[in-house]
Amino acid sequence: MVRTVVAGFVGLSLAAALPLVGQSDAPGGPVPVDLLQARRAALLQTMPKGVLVINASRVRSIDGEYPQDSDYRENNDFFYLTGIESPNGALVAIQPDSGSAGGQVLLYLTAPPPRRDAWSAARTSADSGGRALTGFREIGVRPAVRRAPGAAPGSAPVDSMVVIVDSIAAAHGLSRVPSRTVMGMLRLVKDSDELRRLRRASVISAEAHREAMKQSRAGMWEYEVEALVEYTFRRHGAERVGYPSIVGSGINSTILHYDLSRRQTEPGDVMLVDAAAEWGYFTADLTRTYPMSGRFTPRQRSIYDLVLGTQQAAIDATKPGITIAEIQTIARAWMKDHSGDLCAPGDCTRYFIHGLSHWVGMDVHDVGPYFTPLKAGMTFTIEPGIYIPGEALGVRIEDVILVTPTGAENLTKDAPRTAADIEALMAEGRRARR
Ligand SMILES: [Mn+2]
Repeated sequence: MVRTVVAGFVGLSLAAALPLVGQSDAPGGPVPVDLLQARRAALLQTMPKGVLVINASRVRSIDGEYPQDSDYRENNDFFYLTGIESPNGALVAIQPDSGSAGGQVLLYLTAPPPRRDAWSAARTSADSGGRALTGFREIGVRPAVRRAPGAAPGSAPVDSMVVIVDSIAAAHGLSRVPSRTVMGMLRLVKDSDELRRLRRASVISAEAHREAMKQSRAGMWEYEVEALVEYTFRRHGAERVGYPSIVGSGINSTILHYDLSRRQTEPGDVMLVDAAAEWGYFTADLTRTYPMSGRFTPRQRSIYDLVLGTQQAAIDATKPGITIAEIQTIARAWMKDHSGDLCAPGDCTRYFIHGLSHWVGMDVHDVGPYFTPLKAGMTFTIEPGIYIPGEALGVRIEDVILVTPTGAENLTKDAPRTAADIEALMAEGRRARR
């Protein structure tokens, strides 16, 4: 990394080794520094001429924002480039000309608390081992928010990072450039540490679905099933759910983002569980549909097998070079051709009311352009569904798919997919309870 002193940059010089906090003690462990440096080098190569800023998250107010449903979670782009959790940090990339070797990336973190903080867990600050975790040789101190000199009482405080970034941009004769497109390109192909995390999130998520299948029986409430799933996530070190769990039985299986989990299940219901763990800042995205009684009815089974066949056709079509749009066309054609009279009059694609796929990674709907042909290392979901409200019958099957050099790998395959495998696992659970 190029080191140039720029306006407003104050590097902390540290003599003693300080304890590492942040991701070093998280279940996912730290991101290897060589990968962080490679990501920042790719940022400088990819970004246009200008100054690009990635702000860390901030700590929310328990009085004003009701944050009880979510603990502190770092901004994905900030974590991707630094590997740390550090409220109010900021990363500033300076590129004097697109593609030039003269670019540099600076990191600003808040000053460490002057004394031991009895109220809050430690986060990485400018002196707490941040250099070792991030690979930055120097870390600037982000000044506290303050009022502009001579500002009227009650006027809005000045964001110190805005002042710093403005002075950097002025000193280099550059303007601010947006980060979204650049970061979407960078995060599209996953590196080895990203795949390690996504694989673990996928394994934990699949295990949670297995647990739910084994323990489900008609009469349980949706929230009981949700609790089984989320307990299994946390038990295996997942920090949180990757997205609000969808646990919908009966008619609720036909509501795509049903999130209430308030209904008591009945014999004959299908249960649609769309839930996945976030582990080390990566989330899986996994949906299974199963019969609460342990056996699909013939009608449920027919619809299930049509959705499963559609999904398999899409997985089989996945390989480098194809686009997600092309895979979706193949999947919808497969469903249309194999509908028979299941949805007569007409075929079943009119009940397939959402898209087939999205990128998945740090965000459940991960960033990145959708027109791009697939490359090895990209990760996305394949999730066909059929929803027939008149029959209280919704079926969705969703897996996390990794594009490999020759095709596809299903990262969530440990959760049973075929009707026979699901019924066998549910029967195993019933035997174990006896
Ligand atoms: Mn999804």
